[in-house]
Amino acid sequence: MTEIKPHAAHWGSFEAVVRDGRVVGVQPFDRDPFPGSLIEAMPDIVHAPSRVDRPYVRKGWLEGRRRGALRGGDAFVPVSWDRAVRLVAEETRRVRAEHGPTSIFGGSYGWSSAGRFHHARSQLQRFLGLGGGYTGQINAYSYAAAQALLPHVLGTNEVLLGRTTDWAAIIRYSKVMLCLGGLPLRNGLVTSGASGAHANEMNLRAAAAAGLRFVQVSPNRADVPDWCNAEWIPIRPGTDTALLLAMAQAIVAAGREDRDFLATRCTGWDRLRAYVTGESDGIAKTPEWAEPITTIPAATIRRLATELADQPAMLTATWSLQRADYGEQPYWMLAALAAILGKIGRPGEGVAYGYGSVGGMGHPRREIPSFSMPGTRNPTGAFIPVARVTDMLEKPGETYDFNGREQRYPDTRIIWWAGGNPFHHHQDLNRMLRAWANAETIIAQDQHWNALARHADIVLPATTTLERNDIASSGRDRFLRAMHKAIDPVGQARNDHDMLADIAEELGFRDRFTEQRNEEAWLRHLFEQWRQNCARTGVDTPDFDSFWAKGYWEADAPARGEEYTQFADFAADPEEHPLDTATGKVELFSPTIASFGYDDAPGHPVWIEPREWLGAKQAERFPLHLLSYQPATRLHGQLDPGRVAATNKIAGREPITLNPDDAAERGLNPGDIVRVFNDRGACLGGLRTDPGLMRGVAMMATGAWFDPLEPGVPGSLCVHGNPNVLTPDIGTSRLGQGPSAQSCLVQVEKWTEALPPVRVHLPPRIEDTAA
Ligand SMILES: Nc1nc2c(c(=O)[nH]1)N[C@H]1C(S)=C(S)[C@@H](COP(=O)(O)OP(=O)(O)OC[C@H]3O[C@@H](n4cnc5c(=O)[nH]c(N)nc54)[C@H](O)[C@@H]3O)O[C@H]1N2
Ligand SMILES: Nc1nc2c(c(=O)[nH]1)N[C@H]1C(S)=C(S)[C@@H](COP(=O)(O)OP(=O)(O)OC[C@H]3O[C@@H](n4cnc5c(=O)[nH]c(N)nc54)[C@H](O)[C@@H]3O)O[C@H]1N2
Ligand SMILES: [Mo]
Repeated sequence: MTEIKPHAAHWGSFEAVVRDGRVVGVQPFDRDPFPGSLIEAMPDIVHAPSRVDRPYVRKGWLEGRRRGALRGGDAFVPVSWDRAVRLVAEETRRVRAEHGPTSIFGGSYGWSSAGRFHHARSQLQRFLGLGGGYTGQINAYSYAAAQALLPHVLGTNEVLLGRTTDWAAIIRYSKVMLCLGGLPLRNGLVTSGASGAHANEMNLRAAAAAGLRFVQVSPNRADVPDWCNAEWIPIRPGTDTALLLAMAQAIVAAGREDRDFLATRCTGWDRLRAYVTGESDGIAKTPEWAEPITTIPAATIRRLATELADQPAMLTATWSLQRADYGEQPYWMLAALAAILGKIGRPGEGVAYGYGSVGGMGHPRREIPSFSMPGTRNPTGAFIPVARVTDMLEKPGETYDFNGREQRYPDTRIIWWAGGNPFHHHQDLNRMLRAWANAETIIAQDQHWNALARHADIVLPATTTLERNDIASSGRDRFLRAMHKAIDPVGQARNDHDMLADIAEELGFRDRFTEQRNEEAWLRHLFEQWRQNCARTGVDTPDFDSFWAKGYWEADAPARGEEYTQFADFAADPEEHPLDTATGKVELFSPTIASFGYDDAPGHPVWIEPREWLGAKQAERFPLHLLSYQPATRLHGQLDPGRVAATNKIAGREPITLNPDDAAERGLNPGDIVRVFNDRGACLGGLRTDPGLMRGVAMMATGAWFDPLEPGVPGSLCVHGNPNVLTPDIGTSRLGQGPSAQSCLVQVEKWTEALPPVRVHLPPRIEDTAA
């Protein structure tokens, strides 16, 4: 018998086709005009050989090899759920008693599921919060530098992740869009919480049809689809701040700055101006100054500056620009340029970040209350900036700077992850692997034997969303989607809520954790709360049963005339509608940031040479700038064992793209297996070439599961192609402490030895001691 079940994931909404208890296919959601191909991997992911079929414990951990033990090489021993729950509860109780709650690291960064009730990280943090507390993580790998910076400058992070000026307004009013990093369609395939209808291609096509001119500044031509007819201006990675400063200089030199906007709606122009003109440091930031840094001809920089001054324009940058050394600077300078041109808050003009970074950014919508699990307080209040995990493990008790505060790293004993994968997301994995040894116990709730599970001590098998009921919702689109359970749990997998409820029972707080609700009661409860919030804002919604039976709910689209321009009220009346900054104005110089005294993030935007870039001394040994970007065929590490990712690989290895001349210079041909390396590590990759990629730049997507040739040996070659064995793990600056993965130099050479097999899609060594 065939059944059809409505469902949703971060990569799209779909219907699962189920036969004899197995997911055998998917059908796109019929309200989605651009469903994309990622949903096709669903059946493979659910039934992959890499699924964790029951709880396991690392053999060495059971034998007492804990703190100091390198993980990754040990066998695993199957245990019953009862035993796993007891072990976890005992360990939690012991560590809390002996070392205090902050020694449990439960930051658990990661995307988890689109389903908002079974959202693994929220469930874990609810459990840890109610149980006495933990050390958390704040901000996101995506845009941590910006999250620290933008509130100082524009008084809000909405310009980064919330409701930005929408495409309807841009199309109606702007003539040109400056796109640093382009507007890659692949990134729009994904929306946290799932979209009902993928909107990026729709919006971009409408903009192209309306004649909006795109100026794409990025190392990679493919970052904007051909049919946008963008002007492509290649730029050396990590040098956008120099370009923007030079555009500002050209505007000032031509007397084109908006003096009224600068005088009435900004502070600190005198300080920034003096830096731009060179009055303050003796170096005028002219286009001629920027040309050798960026490789963009000075004449082009001048022309661009004039064009933006002449016409209504929107300025944007991808999020990746700030995942780099001093990543705060290009973001600050882009906002400053928009202010210098007086564009902020003019209809359809201004600045916003990420139109090309995730699905639904700038998609016209009404404000709808969000559907989510309520947050749970962490009684310790302790946290680290998101990407400082390895530092935390290496330096217990040491102090560090973060956004004006001095903080201290906790003494971590337990690391607990649910719904995220640090062996996917963190930089310099070989360094992390060594630091991992400082933990006594590592607990992983995951569905797959990915590198996180392989480097854990206690592995708790989680269900995929298709094995449970849930509701998906995203602030970036106007659908709420029912996620119907399609099949029974695979093996002994359980959902995160149920496993944590059992552990809470051992620790004496099950009822506080569950509030005596089961899955259905929780979904009805969350829905009812959401419905009341909607009613309060005048949004009409159906009752739970009608919603569930229909499979989705859709809010009305805004009509013409409802175009949204961010900061419009501020621009119209800055006294009545001040920004949330210290001065109520756009801060071109921030006294607050200046007061922190950070030389890596001073009081106004500056050009600081990145630690790694093509202009650095190390470029002699490692002459390629590696950009590890978001994969078109996966969401991060999720979907890696599926067919969509598999068909993109070369002999099972992650592709790495070079300019054909860079390949030829190394005697390499497309399809070759290559070794990509620097002083931090090495991985294999399959070579592609693309004349639309700047010379000196290499691109390799993130997300191939870390698969070391010798598991448990730091520095071992990753045979599969995870670029995070190469990337540096240094905070963007003391202000943001964000990840700086994009500042990475490497070399590439032909791999001439026998090709080692990729083993990470099969379970690790398992020893059944029961036998
Ligand atoms: N070099 C480099 N590194 C990067 C980036 C980069 O640009 N370059 N980008 C960074 C960015 S922006 C991000 S957001 C991060 C992403 O990093 P992550 O969000 O950590 O990556 P995912 O692979 O999505 O990890 C989600 C994990 O949760 C598991 N999971 C999914 N659903 C469930 C569930 O219901 N229950 C449980 N228990 N587990 C579940 C999946 O199996 C998967 O292992 O990566 C960062 N890393
Ligand atoms: N299909 C798919 N989509 C995704 C994700 C995924 O895993 N898969 N992940 C999602 C997540 S979590 C996030 S945070 C977003 C991230 O979204 P982004 O951070 O925007 O994504 P990236 O792909 O890293 O970078 C986009 C482009 O920026 C350009 N670029 C890189 N460095 C520079 C630079 O120094 N200067 C200039 N001018 N350009 C540069 C690169 O050419 C690259 O193609 O993507 C989301 N979308
Ligand atoms: Mo992200």
